[in-house]
Amino acid sequence: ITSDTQLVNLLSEEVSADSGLGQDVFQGLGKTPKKLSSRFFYDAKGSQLFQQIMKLPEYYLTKLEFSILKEQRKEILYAFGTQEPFQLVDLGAGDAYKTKLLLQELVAQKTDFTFVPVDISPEQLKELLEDLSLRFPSLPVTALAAEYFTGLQWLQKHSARKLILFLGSNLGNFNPDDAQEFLCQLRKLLQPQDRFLLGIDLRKDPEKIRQAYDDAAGVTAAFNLNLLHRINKELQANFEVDQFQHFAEYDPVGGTMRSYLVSKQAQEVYVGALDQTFSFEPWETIHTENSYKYSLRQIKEMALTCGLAIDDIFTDHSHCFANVLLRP
Ligand code: AVI
Repeated sequence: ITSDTQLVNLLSEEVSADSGLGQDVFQGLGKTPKKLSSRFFYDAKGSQLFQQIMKLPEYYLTKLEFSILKEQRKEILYAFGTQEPFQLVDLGAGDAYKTKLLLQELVAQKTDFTFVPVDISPEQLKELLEDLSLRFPSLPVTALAAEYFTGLQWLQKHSARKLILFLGSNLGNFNPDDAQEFLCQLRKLLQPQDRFLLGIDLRKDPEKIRQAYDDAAGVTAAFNLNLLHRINKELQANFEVDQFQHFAEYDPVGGTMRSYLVSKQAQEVYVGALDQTFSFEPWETIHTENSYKYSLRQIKEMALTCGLAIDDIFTDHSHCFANVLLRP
């Protein structure tokens, strides 16, 4: 690891000690209908399952975004303009699988830039730093273990221009009001020369969408059910995980892909850390995730609402996925 590489941990100690899972379980399973937040999918096992999802034949999102970035990276970087030094900020970087396409191109062009992956998992960032030090030994990297906005605020002290990436249709996991709010908050942190590249899953054949969240190999089911394993482990609960099943339905009116865990029988679950018992009726549901799909018109409207303009739209041949370049 070179001297130009650093890992900055901006996660406050309370936040890293308490993920908020207990509170989410207490509130979410106490409600009718029951729900849990998809934020908690990503423990070590969940992150590993998500890496597997991204390789599934049905999960077209990753493949399409990868192909857009691969085939159009020169145009994307040209539209941003890479002559002046800048920071390439990757919100929710993970293993930066797709971002490496841009890094490769920028390094090949001998561009003067710093890579700034932002992620809430310091372990994930450490792995990424090692990987990058092998692939791109002279690339300066400042890795930020932080929530998105804490990371962005911390970066405000650097005057460098920024290209901020928010890939993978991560915006789709926010409900539409929160997605709008997110864009507006982000807009406030942008300087006139900064740009924002948003990866978004578009509306399409409803059946294709549904299958992406209900794959034949059952990896998405395992990913969803892992939430119960996590609660068992971290909150000393006694979910009988095989007494629940994964169910995914797509609502083409609202563009909402919804995932549930369904109780196959009447059962009671005790959560030790909360000293609480939760009862399930036969076939009662726990709503665990929304993945919203947008049309380009909706994206334009959301952008416009908070003073962002569309510079360019990069899509795949089938117009199933888009990477939208936005400017303040
Ligand atoms: C991370 N996020 C964009 C994924 C999605 O498509 O909503 C998470 C996921 N859930 C099931 N499969 C993938």
